[in-house]
Amino acid sequence: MNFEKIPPVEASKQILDLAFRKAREKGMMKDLEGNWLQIIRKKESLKLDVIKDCIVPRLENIIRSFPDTNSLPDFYIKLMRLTLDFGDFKKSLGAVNWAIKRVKELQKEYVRRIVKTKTKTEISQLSKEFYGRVSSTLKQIDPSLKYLEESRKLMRTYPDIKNLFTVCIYGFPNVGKTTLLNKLTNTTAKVAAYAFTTKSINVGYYNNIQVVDVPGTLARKEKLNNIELQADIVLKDLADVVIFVFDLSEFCGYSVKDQEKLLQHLDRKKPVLIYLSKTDLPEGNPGKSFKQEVYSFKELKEKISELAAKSSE
Ligand SMILES: Nc1nc2c(ncn2[C@@H]2O[C@H](COP(=O)(O)OP(=O)(O)O)[C@@H](O)[C@H]2O)c(=O)[nH]1
Ligand SMILES: [Mg+2]
Repeated sequence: MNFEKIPPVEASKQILDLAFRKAREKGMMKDLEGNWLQIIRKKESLKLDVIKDCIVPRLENIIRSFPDTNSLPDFYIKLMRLTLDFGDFKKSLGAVNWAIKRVKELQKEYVRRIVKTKTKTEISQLSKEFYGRVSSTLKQIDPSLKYLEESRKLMRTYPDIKNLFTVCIYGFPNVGKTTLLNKLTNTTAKVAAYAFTTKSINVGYYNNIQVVDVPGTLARKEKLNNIELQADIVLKDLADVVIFVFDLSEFCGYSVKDQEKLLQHLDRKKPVLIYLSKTDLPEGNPGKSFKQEVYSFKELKEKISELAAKSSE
């Protein structure tokens, strides 16, 4: 699921301004036939059509562009529940649906009433009333439109995850996770030149294996930012195997001690493979002090293939 393609959600004022402008343009139309009353009636009815035809597809497009939560994989529902107010999100879509229905009803009602008018004053009164009611309908859903726009911005950062055997590359920022992801999957996700630049969760693929690069933190759950919350779900719910990237050189800015702490926090119900990065740096040499079992790049690849094969049996 690619969340980057959801288009921006306009505010109600923008939608209304456009609709009313288009209606005014329609009002300039000259080549209508009939007596003056018929012409004014026709013109006003056409303006109401224009307003409806401008607003309704725009609102329908909002509904269509957001993923249907009924068919969204569990992983994303969890992400949404964690990173935004899922109830408000659904209510907001409901409000947009309500407005679509309302605008359609109003247009029908007022066109019907305009047909029965006898005077120009009556017509302009009715159309004024229509404009007012459409405006207030849209204004009523403005908080919902704003919330959907906020949700969209947040959902843009969701990783594009597939339902495949998944390897999660985990470790502190700047330890070399993305470098390893790129090496494993032959992709070119952005490698940070300095710490704390992990803005999103990187995903790569090889041999039908999904590799997700996820920043770790020792911060308490209440303190986690949006990306860290997502990272947590990838790690706990999505990953079939975890590669823990350990930077013994401490060039990443995290001590060996802190990295050991992060490693201890990992749930060992799924396999955790330790990989040492930056072993080319003098301080990066594992030496004798590091007592955990580690995997070379070649061994990592073999172990992952073995686990992936097992899981597809
Ligand atoms: N010398 C050396 N530098 C590395 C190695 N792996 C990563 N780096 C550097 O460490 C920094 C952070 O790497 P990156 O992959 O972005 O780390 P991430 O934040 O964990 O994804 C970058 O400047 C990399 O070039 C390595 O094996 N050796
Ligand atoms: Mg990175």
